Amino acid sequence: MLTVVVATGNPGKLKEMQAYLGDLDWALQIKPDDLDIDETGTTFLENARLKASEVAKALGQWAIADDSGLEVDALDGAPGLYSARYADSDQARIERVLRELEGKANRRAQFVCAIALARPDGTIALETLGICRGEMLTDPRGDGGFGYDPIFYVPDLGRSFAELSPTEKEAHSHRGVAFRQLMPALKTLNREI
Ligand code: ITT
Repeated sequence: MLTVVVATGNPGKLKEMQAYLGDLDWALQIKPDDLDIDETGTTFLENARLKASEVAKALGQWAIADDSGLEVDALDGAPGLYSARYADSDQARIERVLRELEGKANRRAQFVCAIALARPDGTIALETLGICRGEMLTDPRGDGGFGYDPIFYVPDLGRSFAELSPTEKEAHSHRGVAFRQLMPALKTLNREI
């Protein structure tokens, strides 16, 4: 059985990643709290590679990392790579985005999720990028999920991400898309190792 470290310190992501990886016969470990990687990349994929690779090397284990964020069209793609650092709490981050969007007619936005899997020597075995388009609400709705979920609206479903069940979020979200893209290769890798 392959031991893989889930290289995130974000409990919302961790829960989703554990659920999406549940089909694989892997022993999942959680990254130690004190192992923090500087996100110095200039793209989501670069940061995902960096986190997976550094955690893998530090622990001598396979590691899987997610770098993700919200890109709002009318804010030229902000908060983007800085989604986690946009303010001090989920609520403050939501308030900042809503404030910056005041008076803007274009509410279109997307969530982006890069996933990278690193071998114990830090080399990247697999990577992918998932995107989910949607719209920014003017007020938060729902109490599920995490992060910006209460203000991200999916027109096809008529609900915000925070109003979806975990299974519905998996079916539509950037992270769900990324993991579905990766799954065939993960299963192949599983057989080869
Ligand atoms: P790790 O680097 O430890 O994984 P992080 O929270 O710092 O945790 P990122 O740098 O990738 O992770 O930042 C992603 C941020 O984007 C995250 O903190 C949320 O604010 C937001 N985000 C990503 N996916 C999201 C989702 O599914 N729903 C809501 N917000 C999301």
